[in-house]
Amino acid sequence: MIDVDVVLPCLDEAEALRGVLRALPAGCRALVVDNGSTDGTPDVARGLGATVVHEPRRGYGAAVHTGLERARTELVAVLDADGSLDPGALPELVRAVAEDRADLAVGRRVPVARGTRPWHAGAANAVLAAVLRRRGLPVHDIAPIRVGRRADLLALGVTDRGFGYPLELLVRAADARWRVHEVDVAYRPRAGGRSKVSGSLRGTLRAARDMAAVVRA
Ligand SMILES: Nc1nc2c(ncn2[C@@H]2O[C@H](COP(=O)(O)OP(=O)(O)O)[C@@H](O)[C@H]2O)c(=O)[nH]1
Ligand SMILES: [Mg+2]
Repeated sequence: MIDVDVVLPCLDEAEALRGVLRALPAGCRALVVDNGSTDGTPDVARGLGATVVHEPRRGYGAAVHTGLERARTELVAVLDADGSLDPGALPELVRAVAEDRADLAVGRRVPVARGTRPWHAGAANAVLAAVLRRRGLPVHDIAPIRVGRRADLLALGVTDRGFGYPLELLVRAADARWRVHEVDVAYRPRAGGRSKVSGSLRGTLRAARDMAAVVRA
């Protein structure tokens, strides 16, 4: 596989990050974007050879955006750092873009264990995916793992800096008539630490607020 910088947005992921970094396929260069973790995430990352970037502005989108700016490879991947998604899916996604079969390659989470996804997260996801399909994107998830060309991703001009970021990215990709290729990716409960989004009512409400702003825009 060609070399690809893998942006890993992290907020207190020391427990899960180890396994994720160890499972990165050859050619993947980890770029951990930390948002003020207090559990030693940056030390764990550096100890396993990852580059660590600090982003003072809180938020998933802020971390991902800074990671894209700091990445150096032509193709860039973005992956959750909680161990819920297998990094082994990356080569297939990278190939789709590298061989110009897609402008954006994304994963579709397929739960492989009971109780992986709370019902409210599954329901919200189904609704959002249906909205995206009506806009012409053949997707069933909101791109929890994705690969694209760095310059093109930045040129899309995604403005959300919170949990609305992945949805806004897909809406803009649809408007720009990007070819989006979706691949099934095994989805498990996070490997440690705590959920910032779908695992709590607070996180779900925040994500719903951010995403509703994207859909209204
Ligand atoms: N840097 C940064 N990362 C975040 C933030 N919120 C969530 N993340 C990361 O985004 C990824 C997905 O979040 P997660 O808590 O697993 O969401 P869930 O899968 O819906 O429960 C994980 O790698 C988190 O560490 C944030 O505010 N800043
Ligand atoms: Mg998660």
